[in-house]
Amino acid sequence: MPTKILDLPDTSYVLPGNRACAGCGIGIALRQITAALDGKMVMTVPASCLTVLGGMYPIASVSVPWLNVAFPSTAAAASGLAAGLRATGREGEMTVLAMAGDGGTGDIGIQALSGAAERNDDFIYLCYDNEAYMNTGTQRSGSTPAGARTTTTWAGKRENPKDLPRIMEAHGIPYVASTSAAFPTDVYDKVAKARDIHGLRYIHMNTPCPSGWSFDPKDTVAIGKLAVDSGLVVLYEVVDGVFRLTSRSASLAKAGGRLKPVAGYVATQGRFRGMSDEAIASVQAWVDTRWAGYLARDAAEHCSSQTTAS
Ligand SMILES: Cc1ncc(C[n+]2csc(CCOP(=O)(O)OP(=O)(O)O)c2C)c(N)n1
Ligand code: SF4
Ligand SMILES: [Mg+2]
Repeated sequence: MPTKILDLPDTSYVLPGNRACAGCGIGIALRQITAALDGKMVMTVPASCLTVLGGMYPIASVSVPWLNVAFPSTAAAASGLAAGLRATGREGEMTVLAMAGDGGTGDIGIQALSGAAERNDDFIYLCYDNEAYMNTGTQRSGSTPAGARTTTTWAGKRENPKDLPRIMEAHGIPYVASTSAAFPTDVYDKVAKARDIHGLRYIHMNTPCPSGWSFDPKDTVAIGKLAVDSGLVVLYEVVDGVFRLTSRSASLAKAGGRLKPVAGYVATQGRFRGMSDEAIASVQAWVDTRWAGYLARDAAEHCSSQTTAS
C-alpha cells in the first residue's frame, strides 16, 4: 500500500536552515529520501545546488555521511564505496546513495553511471532534475525542456529533453523509477522500495526550481503537480522490466487518461515567456505520443502481470 502523507516519518536527517533558495524542490525531497533510508547511508554528491544545500562541516544541513566528489565521478565514487562495504563485509549496514543533478547525471556523469549500471553495482543513483545547470546560473542541459529560455538558449531551447530513465532501463538494471519532489509520498515509497533491492537502482526525480524556472517560491509543489497533470512528467516504476504507473499518473490513467494542456503549464513560468503557439503545439504532440505509450505499456505489462498473479 502506498504511504499516506500523515504516515511519513517525523524523524528528519535534514537539519533546520540551509543555503538553497526559498522554495527549492531539492530540500523538500531530501527529507523524504534520507528518511526512507533511516539515515543509514553514505552519499556521493558532485558540484551542484545539492552541494550548496548540504553545506560544509560544521554548518552542514544534513546529519548523514556525505562525500563531495568531482563532477563526472558521482557514480564511480559510489561504485568504490559499494565495493569497499562488500570487501569489509559491511554491505548490509548502510545504503550507498549517489545523488546528482541532471547536468551531472545525463551529460557529464553519464559514462561512470552507464559503467556502474552495466556492472549492476550495488547502490541507488538518484538524479534530481531541475532541468538545467542551475548552480552556475541556468545553462541548458540535456534535460532542459523545449521552449525553455536559459542563459545559453536565449530564444528558447529547440530540442525535447533526453529520456534518462529509458536510457537507464536499457541497461537491464533491476529498478528504474520516475518521481517528483512535489509528491513526497511517491518519493519516499520509491526510495524505500529501492533500498531493499540489490544492484543498481535508478530514480529520476523532477525537481521544480523557482529561481531557474521563474516562478514564486510558494508555488513549487503546485507547479510540480501541474507538470504531472500535464503529462510532462510521468510517475512510474519499472521493476525487473515490468512497467507500472504510480501515484497521480496512475490515478490519471484510471480516470480515462485525460491530461491538462501543456499551454497551461507553460504559462506558469517565466522561462517559457514568448514561446510561440507552434512551439507549444510541438511539445503538446510530443507529450501526447509519450503519454499514449505509457498508458499502453501500463495496460500491457502492469495490468497483465496482475491478471497472471490473480
Ligand atoms: C568538471 C567541472 N565542470 C564544471 C563545473 C562547474 N559546475 C559546478 S555546478 C555546475 C552545474 C551543475 O548542474 P546540475 O548537475 O544540473 O546540478 P544543479 O546545479 O542544477 O543542481 C557546473 C557546471 C565543475 N564544478 N566541475
Ligand atoms: S537555483 Fe533552483 S535548484 Fe538551485 S538552490 Fe535555487 S531553487 Fe534550488
Ligand atoms: Mg540541474
